[in-house]
Amino acid sequence: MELSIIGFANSGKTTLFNAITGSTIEVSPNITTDTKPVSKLVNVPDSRVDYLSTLFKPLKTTYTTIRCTDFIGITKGDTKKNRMVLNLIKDSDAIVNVVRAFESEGVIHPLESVDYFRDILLFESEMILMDLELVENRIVRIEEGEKKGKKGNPEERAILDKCYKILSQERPLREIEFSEEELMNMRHLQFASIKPQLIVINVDESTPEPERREMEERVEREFIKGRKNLEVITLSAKVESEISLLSPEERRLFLREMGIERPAFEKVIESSYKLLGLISFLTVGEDEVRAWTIKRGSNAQQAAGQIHSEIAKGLIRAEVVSYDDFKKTIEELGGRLPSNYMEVLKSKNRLRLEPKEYIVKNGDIINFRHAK
Ligand SMILES: Nc1nc2c(ncn2[C@@H]2O[C@H](COP(=O)(O)OP(=O)(O)OP(=O)(O)O)[C@@H](O)[C@H]2O)c(=O)[nH]1
Ligand SMILES: [Mg+2]
Repeated sequence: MELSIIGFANSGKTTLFNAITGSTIEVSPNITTDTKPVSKLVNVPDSRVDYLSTLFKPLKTTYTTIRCTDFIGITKGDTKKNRMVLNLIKDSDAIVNVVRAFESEGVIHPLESVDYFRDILLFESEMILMDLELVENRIVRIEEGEKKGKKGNPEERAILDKCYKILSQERPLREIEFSEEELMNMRHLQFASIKPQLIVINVDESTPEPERREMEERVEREFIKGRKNLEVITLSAKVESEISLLSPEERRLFLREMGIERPAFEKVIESSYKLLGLISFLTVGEDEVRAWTIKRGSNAQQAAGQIHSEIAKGLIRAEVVSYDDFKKTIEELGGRLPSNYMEVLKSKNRLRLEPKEYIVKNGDIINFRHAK
C-alpha cells in the first residue's frame, strides 16, 4: 500500500511522516521548497503476527508493509507547482491530507489564519480544479490532433467527457463508480480527486478529546456526508513524532500517561485499511509467520495469488481457521503449540476446508492446498 502525505504548506506533513516512519527529518516553521519527495517503507504493526511468531518461533516473521511518501505543500492557486506535486502521486493508493488545526505564532500559515474546515474545502476545490485543467488540456490536444487528421480514441474521449461533466459540477472523481474499462482508458491521466483521501486534522497537543471528536464529527457531517472513499481522524503530529522516537517500553508508559489509546501511526494505518477496503490474512509455519494484505471481498484463489501465481493456479482447497478460534484453541491447551495442532483444530471443528470461491475474512489463518 502506498500513502502520499500531501496538504497545504506547513500543515505538519513532514512531522506526521516522521511520526509514522520513526524518521527524524528536520521540520521548520518556514515553508519547504525542496521538491524532492521522501519515501520510506514501514511495517504494519499486527499483534496477531506477534502472537503467532512467539508461538511458532519461525525462521522469519514478515509483516505487511506500507510505503509512505512526504511531499512539499500544495499552494492555493499555484497550479504549476501543484501539478508538480500531483504528478508524483500516480502510484499511490491514497492521499493522506494533513490539515492544520494547531495554533502556533511562529509557524507561518500560508492562508494567514488557522481554519481546518476552510482548508479541507479549499484542498478539495484545488484538486478538482487541477483535474478539470487536466481534462481540458487533454481534450484540446485531441481536437488539435484530429484537425491534423490524427484519429482519436473514442473510448478515451467518452471518459474525458464524463469526467469533465462531473468535475465542472465541482464534484471529485473519487465518488464516481468507474468500470474496469473506463479505468483502463484513464490510466495515463494523473487525476488527483480520484484518489481515496484520509483527512488528518493536525490538532494542538492540548486540544481535549471532546473537541477532537467534535471536529471529526463536523467533517463527517458537513463534508463527507456519506460520500465514498473519505475518512477523517484527528491527531497531534508533533506529540506523535516525539512518541515515535521512544523505546517500546517508554512509549507504552507515555501513551498511558497521556491517555492516548494507540499511537497515530496505528490510527493512520487502520483508517487507511478501512478507506481502501483492505484486510489481512495470515500464514503460519516453522519457516515463516506472515501477514498478507488483500482487498475485502477477495476469494481464496485471489488470496493464494498474493503468495504465488502457481499456488493460485493449482489451488485445490484452503484450510482455514480464524485467528480468534486458533488462539482460543491454544489457550485451551495451556498456551502451548502441539505438533499436531491441525488435527486438534479439526477435532474441535475449527478448521474448515474451503473451496477456491471462499471469501476470505480478516484474520483468517490459511493453508493453501495446491497441486504442484
Ligand atoms: N504546535 C504544533 N506545531 C506543529 C505541529 N505539527 C507541526 N508543527 C510545527 O509546524 C512547523 C511545520 O511543520 P512541518 O512538519 O515541517 O510541516 P510541513 O507540512 O511538512 O511543511 P512544508 O513541507 O513546508 O509544507 C514545524 O515548526 C513544526 O514543528 C503540531 O501538531 N503542533
Ligand atoms: Mg514538509
